[in-house]
Amino acid sequence: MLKKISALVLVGVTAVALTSCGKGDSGTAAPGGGTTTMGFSQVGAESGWRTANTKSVQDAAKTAGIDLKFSDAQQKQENQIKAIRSYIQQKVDVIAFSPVVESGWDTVLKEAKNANIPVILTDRSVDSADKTLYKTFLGSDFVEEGRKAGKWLTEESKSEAGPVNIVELQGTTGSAPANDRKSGFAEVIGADPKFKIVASQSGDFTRAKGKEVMEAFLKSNPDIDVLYAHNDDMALGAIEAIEGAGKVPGKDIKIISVDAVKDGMQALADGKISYIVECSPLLGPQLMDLAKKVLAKEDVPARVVTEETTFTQEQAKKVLASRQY
Ligand code: GZL
Repeated sequence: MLKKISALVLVGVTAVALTSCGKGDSGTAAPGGGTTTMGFSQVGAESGWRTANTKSVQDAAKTAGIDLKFSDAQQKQENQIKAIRSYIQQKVDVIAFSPVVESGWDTVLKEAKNANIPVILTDRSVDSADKTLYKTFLGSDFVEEGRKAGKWLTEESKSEAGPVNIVELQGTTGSAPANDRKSGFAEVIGADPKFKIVASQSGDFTRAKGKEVMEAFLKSNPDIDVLYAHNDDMALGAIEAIEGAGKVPGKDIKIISVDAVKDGMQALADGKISYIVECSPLLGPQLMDLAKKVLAKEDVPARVVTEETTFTQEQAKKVLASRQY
């Protein structure tokens, strides 16, 4: 009898070992043993930047041996909240997400905290006053990105008396990048009264909406000098509208954009966009590294700022072939 029980126990132990190894041989050990599971709620698939960000997160999870549960919220906050609740139900080891908008997260983040599941913010942040609701925020400084755009325009326009009429295509209403890129840009150009933002509206970070809003801008503003677009996708949609109106993008209307995705850099090299402020989507490896540290109860910085640069038309021509996204 004893032999039979010991044989069963051996089979049982082997089975558990195989299961955990089967999920990823080089799997990152979860607190209780086995492979780490991460629940990731992504904003959507609205732009070239988002596609590259999703790929970076998925590839990095694979490399780190982390079992990634991934959901696409189609740019709806309620879908992200549902996904986070489902990850809590599934008892994942760690939750990471890019909040589509800044507000309305405290309740669900408190539920994660009460379930002892650490949360990492990536790409965009939240406006919660309670900083214990997440372990760290990994992403760009969007205010600085807006300042960089404003500084380039100030330098570019220094010999012009003005007025310099600007239209602005904002990102998704209520999102951190839209709020912060707007404020950083306004902070810099606000120093000189010759700069006039004659129209500013959300294009929701998409090409289609960017084109639609730019068409409306062109109809109601006969002499636009500059377009400031919060991302390349909206800038590319706006280029279609500008050309449709018989004007030359990059010449009749200077275009400043943010992201530096391949299609944006191509338009920059072609002279249709005038300047791009980079916003790197390649956050995957840093995210997985932070997750491992959090699960190992190691200290992590409250804020990890992404490194990124800017591109002129000449610089774009030089680097275009080597761009990763
Ligand atoms: C920025 C990111 C923004 C990109 C857009 O970190 O949240 O969302 O600039 C994307 O292209 O849609």
